Amino acid sequence: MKTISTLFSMAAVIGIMMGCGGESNKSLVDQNRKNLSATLSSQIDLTTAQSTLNNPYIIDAKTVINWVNNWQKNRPCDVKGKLIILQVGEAFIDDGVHSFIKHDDVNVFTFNKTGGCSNTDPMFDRTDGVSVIPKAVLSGQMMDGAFQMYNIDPINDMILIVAGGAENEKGMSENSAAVARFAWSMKYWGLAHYAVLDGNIQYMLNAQINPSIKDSGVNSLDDIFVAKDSTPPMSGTHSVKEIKAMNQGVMASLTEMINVVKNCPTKAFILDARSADEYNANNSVKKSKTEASICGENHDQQCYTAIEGHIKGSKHIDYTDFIVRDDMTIDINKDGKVDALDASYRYKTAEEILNILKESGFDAKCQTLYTYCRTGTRAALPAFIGTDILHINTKLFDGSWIEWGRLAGKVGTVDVHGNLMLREDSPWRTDIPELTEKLTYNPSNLVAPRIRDGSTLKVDEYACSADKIKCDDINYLKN
Ligand SMILES: [Ca+2]
Repeated sequence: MKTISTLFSMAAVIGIMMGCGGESNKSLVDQNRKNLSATLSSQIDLTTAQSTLNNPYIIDAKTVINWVNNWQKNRPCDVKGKLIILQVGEAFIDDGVHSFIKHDDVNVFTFNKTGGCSNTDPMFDRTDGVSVIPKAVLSGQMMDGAFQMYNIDPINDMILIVAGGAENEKGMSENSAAVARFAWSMKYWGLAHYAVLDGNIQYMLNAQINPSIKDSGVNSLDDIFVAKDSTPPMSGTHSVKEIKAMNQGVMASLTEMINVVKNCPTKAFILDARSADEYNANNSVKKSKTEASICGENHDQQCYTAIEGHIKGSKHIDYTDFIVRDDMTIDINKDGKVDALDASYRYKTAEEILNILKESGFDAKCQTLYTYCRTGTRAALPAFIGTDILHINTKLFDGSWIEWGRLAGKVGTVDVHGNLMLREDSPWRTDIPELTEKLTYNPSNLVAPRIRDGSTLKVDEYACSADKIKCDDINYLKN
C-alpha cells in the first residue's frame, strides 16, 4: 500500500505519460522515418523546405481540434484507445475560464502537467553507478505509476502533449522544452502513439489569430477551452512492460559521452543548449545550480556544481533558437502588451533548423547529434527535433552538466562539507583538458555534495561503467 501511494505521488509531481505501439503503426512510422532520412541524406542542402507538420509526431491545430471534438470518428485508424492530453502550463494564465483543452473524461482526458517534474524532489534521483542524476529519465516503476494514475493504456491510447501559457517569456520557452522532454521520454520507452502540437495552445487554438481553425468549428475560446482539467482516475492497470520496444539509443550515458569526446570527436556534434553565460562559465552571471540549498556560510544557500565550463568540442546553440518567438500580432494573453508572450512558439522549419545546426559545423551525413544542458530539459528540445523532426541519429546526454560538473578530481576539490568530490585517479573525473573547456572551479562553500545528503543511492568513483540506468530499465521489462 505504501509503495502504491508513493508511486502515485511520484507520478503526480512528475508528469508522465505515454502512448503506445501497435506493430502496424510502428512499421508505418519507421517507414516514414526512413523516407525522411533518405530525403535528408539525398538533399542535405534542403533547398526545399521540409514541413515540420508532415510527421506523425508533430501535428497541427486542426488535427487537435478534430480529435477533441470527435475522437471516435477522427482518431488515427491504428489507434484504438483514448486520447490523453498532457498540457504543460495553463492557457491564458490570468483568465481562469479558458485554461485547459476541453475533455469529456470518457474518450478525451486533459491532465495538467504544469511544472513537470522537479529536480528538487529526491524521488526523481537515479544513480548511473558513478553519480546520482537528479530528474533522470523516468524509471519503469515511475512510468507504471503514471499509467496507473492517469489510466493510460500504453499500447492503445494516444498521448498528445501540448504547451500552455506562462507568466514570462522564460516560462513559455520552458513549457516548450518540457513538452519535448515528455516526447523524448516516450521515445525512450518505445511508445509509438504520441504527438506534440506545433506551437502553444493559446496561439494555435485561438480563432482570433489562427482563423483556419474556424473550418473545424472553433470560433471562440469557449469552443475549445474549459476552466478545469480532468481528475486523474487512479484506476490504470497497464504496465510499460507491455511495450517491449525501448529506444535506449536516444539517451547517451556518461560512459558514452566521455568515450565520444576522447575517442571519436569528429563523429559527434555536441550541442550545449544552455545559455551563453553557462556555456562560457561566466560565473558573475550564472553558476550551475544543483538541487541542494545547503551551501554558503550558514548552509542555507543555493549549491552549485564543482566546476563550470562546457564539454570539450561542444557548440553553443541556445535551445530557444529553434522555436519561433517573434510572430506575435495581437495581445493573446490580454496583459495589455503585444510581446513574446503572445508568440506561437512553433518549431522552425526543418530547413531552418538544419541550417542553424550547419552554421555551427554540424555534418548531418557523418555526425551523431548529442545534446545536453544543465538537467536535461532544455536539451530535450533539440533532441526531440533531431529524433522526430530531422530523423537523424540523436542522443540526449541525460546526466547533463549537473552530472558532468560534479565529477571533479583535482586535489583539494571538496564540497560544502569539506568532503572530496572524486579522488584524483578516478577514471570518471571530467575536470581535465581532454574533456572540459573553459574549466572553472566554484568556491568550495558553494559546491553541492556529489550525492544528495541522506540519499541511499549507491555510487562508485571507480565503477566500470556508468550505464546502470539503462541496465535497470532493461531489467525492469524482463522481471
Ligand atoms: Ca500580451
